[in-house]
Amino acid sequence: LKTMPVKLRKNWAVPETAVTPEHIYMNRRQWLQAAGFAGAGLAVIFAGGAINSAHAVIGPYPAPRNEAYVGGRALTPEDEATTYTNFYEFGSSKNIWRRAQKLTTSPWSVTIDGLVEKPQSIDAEDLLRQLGGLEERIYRHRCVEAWAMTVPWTGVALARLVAFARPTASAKYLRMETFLDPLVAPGQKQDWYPWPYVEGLTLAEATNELAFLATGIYGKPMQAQNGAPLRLVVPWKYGFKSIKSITRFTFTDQRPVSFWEQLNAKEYGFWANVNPDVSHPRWSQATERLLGSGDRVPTQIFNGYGAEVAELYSGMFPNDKRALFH
Ligand SMILES: Nc1nc2c(c(=O)[nH]1)N[C@H]1C(S)=C(S)[C@@H](COP(=O)(O)O)O[C@H]1N2
Ligand SMILES: [Mo]
Repeated sequence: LKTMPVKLRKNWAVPETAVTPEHIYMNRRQWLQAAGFAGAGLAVIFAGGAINSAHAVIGPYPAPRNEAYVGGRALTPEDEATTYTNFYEFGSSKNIWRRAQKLTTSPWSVTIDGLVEKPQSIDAEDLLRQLGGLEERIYRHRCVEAWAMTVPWTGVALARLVAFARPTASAKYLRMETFLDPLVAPGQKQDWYPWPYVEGLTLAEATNELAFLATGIYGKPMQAQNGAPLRLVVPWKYGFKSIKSITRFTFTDQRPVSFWEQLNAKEYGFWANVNPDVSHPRWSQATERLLGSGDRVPTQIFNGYGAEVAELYSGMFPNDKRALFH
């Protein structure tokens, strides 16, 4: 997303999130005891075998495909989707996949905080065990820059994480944050960007059946450049909403201000639902270029997912429907 480097007010530099609570890692035995498991029968519960090694990925891969989500287009070639990526933490070119290998994705501490019954930090693998079995879904992805892909993601419905977090009745939004480590991610040394990357959804969006927490791609564990170990996938919204390498889920009653919205609110808003009829201020959104074939195809409202999500927005912005697509 090319945007003018705007010098921001300095107050973003010391967000309330600057201090990460120290996370004490339980070893596996301690975790099993804490979780109340006896040891026998684990193989059945965690049908992935990952229980045997300290830093294994939770599987199995490939996960069973959920046939409700089949993409509707030819799959993008795997090497395209894993080498043409947007991950500004590693630079603003599409060609950062090699640099991203520096990211250590296990162990990976995830903090769940804000308006929840019990704030906690938990390792991503332990979290995934608690969220239940993985599934595969093929989704179309539409970047605001007008390229698109069709990709098989592995993961769990984001609604499961929301249920696990037990938000209080006053929570209205889910704010998500990417890691902050300029030594690993050289893009984060560029101080005109409001690091860390932040995104947000309403809780109604976060618990919609389509919202997905992805752990893998093309039947394999996620690669760093695609947002390992945990990234959001919200296919009815422009791609920048699908935040990568998440370290924090905060439940809040305040609408989160996203990374791109802080940089340029006129071009990248909170809702960012795909709509071919609402142009970006600097280009048309009427069509998209498919990664791989290079074909140009028409863009669809809600990226073709209106049946699943249009209801979320019924009655909103009666005087300015375009607001939903900004
Ligand atoms: N943390 C983080 N998440 C991010 C981005 C980013 O730069 N940093 N880029 C976004 C954009 S613009 C897009 S289009 C998608 C790209 O996902 P992909 O590279 O796996 O195709 O990731 C989104 N999530
Ligand atoms: Mo994007």
